[in-house]
Amino acid sequence: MKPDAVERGLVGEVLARLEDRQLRLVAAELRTIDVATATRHYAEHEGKPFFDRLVAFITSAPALVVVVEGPEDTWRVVRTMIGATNPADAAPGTIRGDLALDMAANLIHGSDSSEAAQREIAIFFPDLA
Ligand code: FUP
Repeated sequence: MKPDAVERGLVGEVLARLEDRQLRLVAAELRTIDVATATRHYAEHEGKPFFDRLVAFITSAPALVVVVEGPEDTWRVVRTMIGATNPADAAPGTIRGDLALDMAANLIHGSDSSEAAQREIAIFFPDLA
């Protein structure tokens, strides 16, 4: 959950949605992400026009970094729950579609494949990987 989720006091609601869906919390830490970690995490976006703003935002204040576990394809379940990247396009009922309005401050990141999930868990919780 990105800094806007923490600042707006929405981590409880977002976590409740994930838990209500029967995803199990495996790890969680409130952490101010440093620039090197953010750059590694968002490596696929390096060089894009929004990259510097994205890193500045994600490192601006604490985020709640979370790993959840489910029976299979948990990354896909979570992505569906999150909704479209641009909250203006996110369907009602999704986290972004219900709670966000801004493209940068879109509340939450979710891994977009099982490989990405493995890579990202290794970045944030190396002991779990
Ligand atoms: P998502 O996987 O939905 O979080 O979206 P992406 O990985 O494509 O993008 C990561 C973040 O970069 C988004 F959450 C918001 C930001 N972004 C922009 O600010 N502008 C863009 O055009 C695309 C992404």
